[in-house]
Amino acid sequence: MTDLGDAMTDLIVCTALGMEARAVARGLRPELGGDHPRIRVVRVGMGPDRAARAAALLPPAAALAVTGFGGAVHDGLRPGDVLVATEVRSGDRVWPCPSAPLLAGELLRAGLPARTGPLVTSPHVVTGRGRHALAREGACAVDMESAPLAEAAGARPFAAVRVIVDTPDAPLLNLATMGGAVAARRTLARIGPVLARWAAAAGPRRVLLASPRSFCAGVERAIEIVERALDRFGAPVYVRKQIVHNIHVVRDLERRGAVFVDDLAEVPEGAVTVFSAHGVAPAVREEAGRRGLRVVDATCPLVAKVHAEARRFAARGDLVVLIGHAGHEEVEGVLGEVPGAGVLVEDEAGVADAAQNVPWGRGVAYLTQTTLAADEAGRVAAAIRRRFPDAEGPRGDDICYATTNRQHAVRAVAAQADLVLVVGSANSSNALRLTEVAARQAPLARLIDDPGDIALDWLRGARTVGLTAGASTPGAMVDAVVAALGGLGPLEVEERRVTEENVEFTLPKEVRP
Ligand code: 0CG
Ligand code: SF4
Repeated sequence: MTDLGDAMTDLIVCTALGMEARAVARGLRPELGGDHPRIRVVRVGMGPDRAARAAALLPPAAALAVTGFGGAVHDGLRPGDVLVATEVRSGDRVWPCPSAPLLAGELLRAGLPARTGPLVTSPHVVTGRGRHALAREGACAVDMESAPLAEAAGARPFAAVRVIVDTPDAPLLNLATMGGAVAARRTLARIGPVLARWAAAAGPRRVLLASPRSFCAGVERAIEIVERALDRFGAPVYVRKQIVHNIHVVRDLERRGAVFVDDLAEVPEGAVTVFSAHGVAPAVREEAGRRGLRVVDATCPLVAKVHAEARRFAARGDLVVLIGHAGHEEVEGVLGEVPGAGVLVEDEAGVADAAQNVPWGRGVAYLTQTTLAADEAGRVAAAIRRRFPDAEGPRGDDICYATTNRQHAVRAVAAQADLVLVVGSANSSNALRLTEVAARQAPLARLIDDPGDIALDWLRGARTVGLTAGASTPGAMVDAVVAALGGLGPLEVEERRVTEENVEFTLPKEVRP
């Protein structure tokens, strides 16, 4: 055991073996040593009894971690993989490790093959059949020390990270001579600094939950359409493009039998095909008709409204200026309504370019994508009105209620936050805009798909975290972020609601009950 002294430590990293302790310490060299080391590596000895005895003697520390080698209980894990425990089990007891997704994400970014799952602590070496039995109970790996250390951690942040050195098919014969020992020790050395960042991110924290956040009525309807189409017509149901721009929604529907395609050409003749919430150009509908596809249209009614306005303006001969972002499906759909009569403007500078192509005397009307940042879109619309004083805008606001409300709500929390986390996918326009709006007020704002995307350095010193989610993000992803942050220390969660939402849309007749 290294010299422990009396000073309060940020992190104690426990290992069973001296060789594991030396490997971890090698990776942590800059952080160790001195009179008051912030991090200590402690060898607790092999087996739960020795670990429990050593745990009782550990000096005070803010966070506790255990690492070293471990055995996989199923072949989904291979030697060299790194298992971050989501919970530690021993007998009937379970110690949750809620910060596991944060740690696993950080390990992945450090280039290590990290996975998450339950870890079992056993009082004896578990081989063949015993491991299969643990696998049947949902465990991923087995060790002999984590449970007593999890118990010793109490309410403090706790992590258990195991480098897999053997599997049920390839049991370990001799740790000292095994082929992968050198690689496994190198991996332990790389785990050390990640644990140091995890401990530096720990501490009490306040989460300000922006409300409204997550699913809007258009997204709920679109997802329900795919689910009902699967129930009614059976799998596969084809979906043109992502039904909504969220990777978790897409993966979940894929598991249930939805097949996402980029192009209708990939859909077999006559198959059930859903159009995404972002809408399609008339040319896409025509192609579907020619191919005999059975279409269910999940276009959000608020996007359909913009299509209708574009047609109305074009029918009277106006040039339709659409404020929006190039390449977005909604923009392609709306401009597809007005071939030869539409132009896209992305920012104020784009207005002058667009103006060059307007023949004298031609009427100009403008519309916006539904998911823009209200302040930016307002500036571009003002530039259009300056250049074309007679330009007519949309009847109501094209930026939809859900986009507007989520931006108001994130502003309300960003003003008081050290960090704002926006949960959503990188191709989600409304989630990107939320991040930009937050970044104009908070010192740091980041878009994340799930807790695994949170870089631990962002959390260092971030005592107040604003949290919101785009209109296509499942609420469960926000819950997952809150749960993960809760693994770093006491969490106070406050909801800041700026308005209520009660919008509902009816389903298309093809899937109506
Ligand atoms: O915000 P965009 O338009 O990219 O779409 P997303 O699917 O993220 O959410 C709302 C819808 C449709
Ligand atoms: Fe409809 Fe707005 Fe939701 Fe898009 S963000 S699906 S326009 S309600």
